[in-house]
Amino acid sequence: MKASIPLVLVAACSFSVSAGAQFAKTEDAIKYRQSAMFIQSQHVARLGAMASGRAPYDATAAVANAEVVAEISKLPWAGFGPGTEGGKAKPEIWQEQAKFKELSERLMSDTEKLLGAAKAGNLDALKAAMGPLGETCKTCHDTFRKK
Ligand code: ASC
Repeated sequence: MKASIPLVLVAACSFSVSAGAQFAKTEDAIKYRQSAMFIQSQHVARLGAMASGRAPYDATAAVANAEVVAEISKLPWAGFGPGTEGGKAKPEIWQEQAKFKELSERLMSDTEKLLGAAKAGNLDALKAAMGPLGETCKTCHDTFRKK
């Protein structure tokens, strides 16, 4: 049955590259990406409160929050597969895929740097990393999220 192995691999690979196929329904994809964004916003907000002085700086909490943000910022993108237009997503996401991908990659890069900054264990590093992250959130939302 050696011949069946490549077929299994082809099936597995085509499933993973087709993001749409990961969700049973479009509304599941929308709920998934909005849920990931919501969790992300909660943890970014906690870090933002520390960075702005609205909450006391807690180095351990900063790392815990930044770890969540670094991981969860990888997730929403799978929820924007072909044919999943809707929710707060502007149609431009599907029309300007290169630009959307670039911003998604910028976010993941910003959140990795944020985690590094949190691990550095000082408030100034955290503040410095929050600026670009906030700018990336805002740029993408201004461009690709409905009001
Ligand atoms: C957040 C959040 C956003 C961004 C954005 C940054 O915490 O929910 O959408 O930061 O406000 O400009």
